[in-house]
Parts: sequence; C-alpha cells; structure tokens
Amino acid sequence: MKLVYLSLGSNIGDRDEHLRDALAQLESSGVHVLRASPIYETEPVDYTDQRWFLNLVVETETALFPRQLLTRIHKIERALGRVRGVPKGPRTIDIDILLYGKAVVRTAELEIPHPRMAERRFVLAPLADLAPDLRHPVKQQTVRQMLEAAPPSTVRLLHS
Ligand code: GSY
Repeated sequence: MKLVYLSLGSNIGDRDEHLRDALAQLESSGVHVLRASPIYETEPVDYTDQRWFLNLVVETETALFPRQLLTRIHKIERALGRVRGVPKGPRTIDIDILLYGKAVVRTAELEIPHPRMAERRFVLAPLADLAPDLRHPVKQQTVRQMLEAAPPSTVRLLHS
C-alpha cells in the first residue's frame, strides 16, 4: 500500500457536489480516502478568465501503481463529465496526483511529484492542513516551506 496525496478541483456547475462525487468514485476505484482537507475557494491560476475553483487535497492509500492510478483517475474525470476543452480552462472535476509515497516518476504521460505543486497555493494550503511537515522528495522542502515561498494568489477557507 502506498500513501498518495491527490488534489481535486472543480469550477463548473455544483462544484461541491462534483468534489463529493469524485471522492465517492475514488473509494470505489481502489483508492481509500484516509483524510480530506477543508475545502478552499481559490482564484484561478494560469488561465485567469474563469470562475473561481473549489479545491481540496486528500490523503489516500492504494495498491495501484502510478500508471494504473492515472487511468482510474481519467475514468472518474470522464464519468463526472469532464470534457478536455480549453487547456487549463473550466472543468467539472480535475484530479491531480501530487505525491506517491517518496516516488519520483517522469514519463511522457505522468510526472510525480506534480511538476507545478510548489507554485500553487490552491494545492499547498490544503496539503499543509493535512501534512505540513511532509517533504517534497526532489526539492527536499516541507509543504509548509513551499507554501511560504509560493507566489501570491487568493485561497479562502470555505468549510471542512
Ligand atoms: O490543475 C488543476 C486545475 N486548475 C486549477 C485549480 O484547481 N484551482 C485553481 N485555483 N486554479 C487552477 N488552474 C487550473 S489549470
């Protein structure tokens, strides 16, 4: 079993419901959710002309290998109506693999740790609620240190 951290985000329709549905689908796909962070409402980054997101991070355990996990995640995203339209644009649900134990994976389809996690407050704030002292296996910084150094962008605590 591996300890895996996932980031979930939604900015279309009933964002809260999409997050809840995704958590239920992870459970039925071999990904056991151990803990969930509070939900944050967050300013969109990269492509800024879109609705604010709801984001959270979950600590999970799974026996799936990284590539298998990615395939299950894509299936959940499709089931929840995610259409790959504008790159970095609006989406019903987005699920990113942040950390997979201490593994480092670099392939054409998959990069772990997530290549942009250290710049994203919408990832680091909820991750810090769960695991502030966890270390990035390449940068060797803790989540708390990465959050302190991350570029500014608004993240508002919504509810647990
Ligand atoms: O990669 C996740 C999708 N995404 C998000 C997001 O989840 N939250 C915020 N605040 N901005 C984002 N930009 C992208 S792309």
